[in-house]
Amino acid sequence: MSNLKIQGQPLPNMPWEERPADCKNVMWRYSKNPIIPRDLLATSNSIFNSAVVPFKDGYAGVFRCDDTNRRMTLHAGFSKNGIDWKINEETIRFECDIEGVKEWVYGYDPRVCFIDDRYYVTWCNGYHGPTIGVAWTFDFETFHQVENAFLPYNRNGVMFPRKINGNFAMLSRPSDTGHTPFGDIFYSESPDLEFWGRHRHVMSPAPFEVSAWQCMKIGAGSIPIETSEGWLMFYHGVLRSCNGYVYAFGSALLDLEKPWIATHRSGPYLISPQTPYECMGDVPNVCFPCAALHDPATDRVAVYYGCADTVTSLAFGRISEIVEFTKRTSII
Ligand code: BMA
Repeated sequence: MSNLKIQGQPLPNMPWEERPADCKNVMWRYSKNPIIPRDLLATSNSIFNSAVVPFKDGYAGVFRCDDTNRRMTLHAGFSKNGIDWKINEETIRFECDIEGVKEWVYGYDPRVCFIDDRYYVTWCNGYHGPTIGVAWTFDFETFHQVENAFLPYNRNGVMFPRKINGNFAMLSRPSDTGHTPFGDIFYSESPDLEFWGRHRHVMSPAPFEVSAWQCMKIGAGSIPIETSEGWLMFYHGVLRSCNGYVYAFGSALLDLEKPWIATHRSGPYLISPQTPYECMGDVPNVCFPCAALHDPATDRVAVYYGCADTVTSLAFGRISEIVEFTKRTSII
């Protein structure tokens, strides 16, 4: 895969650690995981399922901080190196003048996507049940909220980093009011971030006999990375065990101009709950990716993922190896 072309801005100083000598896996964990403890804020019960992007000479992000009332809130944060984070004590107050939308209920599982000149934030937004909230910011200080993208019930809204067919594009996962025991990934487009349509089906859960870690529901994870082999997407999959849900993540390749066509999809997972911080916490056995940083020249990628609904961790990999793995093990 040496002729693989990877799009994106150079990020030579992104967080990185080489694969440990004894590691035979496609992706490996940062040696000092988790990078964000649950109690980084005086008021936080847990900080997980959060999104980061390059910003100025460092990084910025939107963090899911459940507080000690167990309310799900979003906070902005900043970092010089992508590993040590300073998260604002106060929650993000979205500027919004749309009646019925501006009333904050709850927000969780944010994603952040840079398109053209600004950062777009999508999150699971409380509006008579969960749907996809959308806002944009230039500076991670003032956030402008626009219309919710979809009707309830929906989760895991993940935008593409460039327009497709001249439109904004988003993956999402129609769901229910609770702990959804089903879920397919869909694709939608919008000319203006207000009206969404051209809805297309992307992927269903896999048959249990084929790939059990993703047999109950799936949802898009990080912002897709554009490569000459297609959009590389990290996504979570869920297995229902006798002891509850187990969240792992794998990878898929989507057609560049028709991203609702998944061309390859990993049979094995990339990362599944195996370490103490992934297996123990408020919700045991959860690895939930919401962001990825990458550097095209060095082929590096760092995936930020929530662990056990409690803390945030990092996993590393080489994009060319993940693309090769996705194709070699594809269940499509
Ligand atoms: C999903 C979402 C995630 C969470 C996961 C495991 O439905 O609510 O935020 O990480 O469940 O509890």
